[in-house]
Amino acid sequence: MLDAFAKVVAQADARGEFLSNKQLNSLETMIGEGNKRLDIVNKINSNASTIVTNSARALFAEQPQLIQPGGNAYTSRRMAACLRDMEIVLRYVSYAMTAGDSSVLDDRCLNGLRETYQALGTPGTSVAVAIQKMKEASIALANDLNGVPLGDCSSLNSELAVYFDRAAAAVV
Ligand code: PEB
Repeated sequence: MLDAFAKVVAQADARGEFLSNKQLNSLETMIGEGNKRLDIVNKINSNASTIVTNSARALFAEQPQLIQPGGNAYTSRRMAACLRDMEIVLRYVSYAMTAGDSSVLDDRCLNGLRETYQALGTPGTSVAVAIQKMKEASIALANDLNGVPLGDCSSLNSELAVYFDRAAAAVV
C-alpha cells in the first residue's frame, strides 16, 4: 500500500536516483491542495450512507430485475450484501483519495473482485453502474462547497473520478 509520497520514492529508488523536479512539483501541488483533499474525503465519509443508498435506489430503478424474484439483489440477504459491497468500494475510494494513490484500492479491494463476482453469478456490469452512480453523487458533493471558499477543486475532482472509474472497470 502506497501513498503519493511513498510512490515517487519507490519510483526514484528503482532507478537509483534522487526525486526529479517533476516529482517534487507534483508533491508540492499535492501539499498545497491538502486541505481541499481532506475536505473532499470528509464530505464523502460523512455522507457515505446517503451516497450508497441513493446510488443503489437509482441502480434498482434502472435495473428492476435485480430486485425481482431470482434477481441478484432479491432477498434481504442479497440486498444487504449489495449495499455492503457498495460501501466497501466507496470506503476504499475514500482511502485512495486520502493517500493520493490508488494502490490501497487496487490491492485490498479490486484485486480478484471481477473473478469473485463471476464465481458468485453477480453481474459485474450492474456493480459498475452502481459505482458510477456513487461517483456522480460524490463529485456532486465535492462540488457543493457549502459556502466554504475552497476555490477550484477541479483537479481533485478529476482524480476522485479516476478512482471510481478504476473500480468500475475492475468489475466488468
Ligand atoms: C465482495 N461480494 C459478495 C461476496 C464477496 C463480495 C466476497 C461473497 C461473500 C459474501 O456474501 O459476503 N467482499 C466484497 C468486496 C470486498 C469483500 C467488494 C472487498 C474487500 O471482501 N448484487 C446485485 C448488485 C450488486 C450485488 C448488482 C451493487 O444485484 C452484490 C451490488 N455481492 C452482491 C450480492 C452478493 C455479494 C456477495 C447480491 C451475495 C451473492 C449471493 O450470495 O448470492
